[in-house]
Amino acid sequence: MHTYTNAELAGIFQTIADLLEIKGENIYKILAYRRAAESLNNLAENVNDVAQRGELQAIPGVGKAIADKISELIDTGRLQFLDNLSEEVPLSLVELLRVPDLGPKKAALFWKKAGITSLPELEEAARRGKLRELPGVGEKSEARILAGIEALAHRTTRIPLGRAYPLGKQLVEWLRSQPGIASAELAGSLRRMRETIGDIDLVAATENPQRIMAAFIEHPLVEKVYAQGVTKTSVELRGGIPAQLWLHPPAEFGTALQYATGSKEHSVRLREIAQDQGFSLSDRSLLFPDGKEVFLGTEAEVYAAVGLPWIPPEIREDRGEIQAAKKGQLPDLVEPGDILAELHTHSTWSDGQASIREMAVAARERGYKVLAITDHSASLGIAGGMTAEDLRRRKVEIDQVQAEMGDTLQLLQGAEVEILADGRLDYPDDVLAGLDIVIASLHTGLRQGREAATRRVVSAIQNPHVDILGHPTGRLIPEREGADLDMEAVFSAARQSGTALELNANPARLDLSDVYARRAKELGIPLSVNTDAHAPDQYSLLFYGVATARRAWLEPQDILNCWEPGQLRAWLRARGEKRA
Ligand code: DGT
Ligand code: CA
Ligand code: ZN
Repeated sequence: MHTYTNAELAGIFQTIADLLEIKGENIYKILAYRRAAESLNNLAENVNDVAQRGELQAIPGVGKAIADKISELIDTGRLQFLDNLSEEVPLSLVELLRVPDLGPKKAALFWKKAGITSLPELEEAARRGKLRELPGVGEKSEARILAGIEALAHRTTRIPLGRAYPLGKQLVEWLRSQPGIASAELAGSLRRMRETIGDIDLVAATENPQRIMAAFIEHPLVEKVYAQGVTKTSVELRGGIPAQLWLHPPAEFGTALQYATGSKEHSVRLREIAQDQGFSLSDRSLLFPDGKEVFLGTEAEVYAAVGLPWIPPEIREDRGEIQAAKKGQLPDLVEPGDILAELHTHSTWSDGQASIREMAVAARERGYKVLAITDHSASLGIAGGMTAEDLRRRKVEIDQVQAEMGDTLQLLQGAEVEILADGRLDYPDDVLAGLDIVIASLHTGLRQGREAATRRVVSAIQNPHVDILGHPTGRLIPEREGADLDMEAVFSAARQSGTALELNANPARLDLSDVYARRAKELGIPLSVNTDAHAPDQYSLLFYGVATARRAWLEPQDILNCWEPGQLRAWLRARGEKRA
């Protein structure tokens, strides 16, 4: 028996489809594999369980041929069909398809006419000007391919927080459930909640490291072991994510956790302070010149030993936190429980998956006092944007749900309005004036030059009807950089018009970033942390937004969503009066 995740099986069928396409097979056959892959990716249940019940063919897109292949993989860990296929078409050709704009036809051409079978060979041929000699290629597309390969190489291999966190959390909980574990915590950049992480660091306290390490490398999430030691073991998790576990005796847990949490820059400062006070601080202990060694079981004791209050992990970046701690001026960082309002959500009136009532009930369950429904405006056709007439009809429904909620939840009539290519908004002023709250966002044309993009965003900020600029840069982690904006110009416009800037909590966005959000706060610009939920279960993404807000040193008063409903409504009303 071999177990596969749904994503792993989907990946195998995608590879088969890619190879068949490079080979030049019948398109229907190729599409059948792609459809099966997609269906496996969307399957809620683990495919191994479906296989055990003998119900593989009940999965959409999985017929007898593909069901047999899944069974063969689960039974034997191999697939004869793929082995045979890769004898004909080298597997490494699939790498070529990662290059932007390089499809299977081109890959087949490079392979058959130039003998290229891998990405390094393609790069070499492009550098030597060999590709342009091939039919239908030319100098221009050769240059484009080379640029594409370079972009791939620079593409960050860091892991988005939203992918790493659930895995890290699962491993910490597993550690805590092991006998002989006194405590276990995330460490490194994951505990500091950076937007991307290099690897998952875990620290645990135990008197029996051998046994724990032996169990760790047998954990079902662990795929490969890079290096195994008694105090530190490095592994690769499923999906290619590196992780390491550090084990220390409970008496040393404080220094160990502090060290492994970092950041390195922060810890270097801490060590300097220790030196100044005449002892050295390591991951194991405090060491005094007379040879005396002191062990500390908690982080708070470590900070206290250097004369500081405990510093929250999210701000341990040597960005002024040690100076602030010394002066007793650490910020009173926002916490998830401080959030009273969700101001950016979608319903089935645009591209959301739930009704206004469902969104409202779930918001109330989370303890929110205010919920804004901000469906997309008309021009974002792919997202089912609303016309002015739709807005009128939606108002009736929102009013109805409001009546049901009574005073347990205040609903705001809102919209997420497209900023058009020329900086105008997608609704005329009289329509905007009829809304309680307006978010303006960019979704298209992000690749404009800096000047044009900045002008567009600034003119949206200056529109007196706009209350919040939604996900300001439009970046997507890890694949898309945001618009090229002159952020100082954006901040200065927001400060002048009092417009709030969003910190979108979706871990694929986290936009504004920690650094920009902190800058906005320094300039006195209000921020708004929202999940942009398209379904009730996405409200839980708030956690990532609050973590990023903490990295930005934000306190509850800096964030609209933490204000009492009366204060929030007064702010919105005052903006409304200015524009009336
Ligand atoms: P990452 O994984 O690249 O997102 O970033 P980190 O911060 O998790 O760094 P990583 O995984 O290389 O190391 C984990 C922690 O170990 C780091 O946050 C602090 C500590 N550490 C690593 N190298 C050093 C070092 O040379 N000096 C000190 N003081 N601490 C270090
Ligand atoms: Ca790390
Ligand atoms: Zn949205």
